[in-house]
Amino acid sequence: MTPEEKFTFDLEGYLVVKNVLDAAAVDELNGLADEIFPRNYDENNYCRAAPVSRWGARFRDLIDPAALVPYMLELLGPKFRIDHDYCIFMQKGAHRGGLHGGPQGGVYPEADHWYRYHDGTMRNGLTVVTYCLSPARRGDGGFGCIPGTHKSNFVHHIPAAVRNFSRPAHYVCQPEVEAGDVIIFTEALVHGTMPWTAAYERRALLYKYSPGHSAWDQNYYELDDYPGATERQKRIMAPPAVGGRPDSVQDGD
Ligand SMILES: O=C(O)CCC(=O)C(=O)O
Repeated sequence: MTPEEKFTFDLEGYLVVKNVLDAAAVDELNGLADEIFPRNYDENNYCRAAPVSRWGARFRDLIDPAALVPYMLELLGPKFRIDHDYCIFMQKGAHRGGLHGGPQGGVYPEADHWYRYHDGTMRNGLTVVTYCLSPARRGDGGFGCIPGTHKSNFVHHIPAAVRNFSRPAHYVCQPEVEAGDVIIFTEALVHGTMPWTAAYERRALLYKYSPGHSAWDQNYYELDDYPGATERQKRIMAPPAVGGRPDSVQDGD
């Protein structure tokens, strides 16, 4: 991470990393998704499926692309692990849930949502890497957040009408992205899915990571489901552990 990226993540709790996937990769992933994913939209024009990492090698390789591993190491430490993954597809008019997350889990005090900085080291609990397979331009909706709330002492004071998007508030932000961009955010940030207003479909793939010692999801990855996984991917998919857990990235990877 560059010094400016560290500054921004510490300040706001999220980053947009531009052009992680080029146009050819976006087209390929979208084409594969068209073949693999039946897209059974619910009554809210929303659909979601898990895990997308099992949609074949191209989706498995989104676990640890070279461009993003440095962010995982910086934000989650040398033993980072993938916790769970899924996709979100939305059509015009879609809405789902409200703003959630926040330090100490926000509305779920037992959750693993935290952000720490100590003596040069940033660390996070559950942290999300969202691959945008479609753009989200100003006002389109999709990922939204309240920048800086990963350090807020007052998340319980956010009005319900702001949380459910029925009242706009100047402090709620919808980052603009192009297809191929990646949003990285800590779940300690108050965030959610804003109603989707664009005529085109929203397509997002969410890969969620934890530090090596912790898990959010109750299910762990089964390596048998990932034929062809690299040794590094196998280490990243290992269940949580403290003692003896190998570093996720090793010389020669
Ligand atoms: O990208 C989005 O729609 C937000 C996803 C979300 O709320 C989450 O990861 O908890």
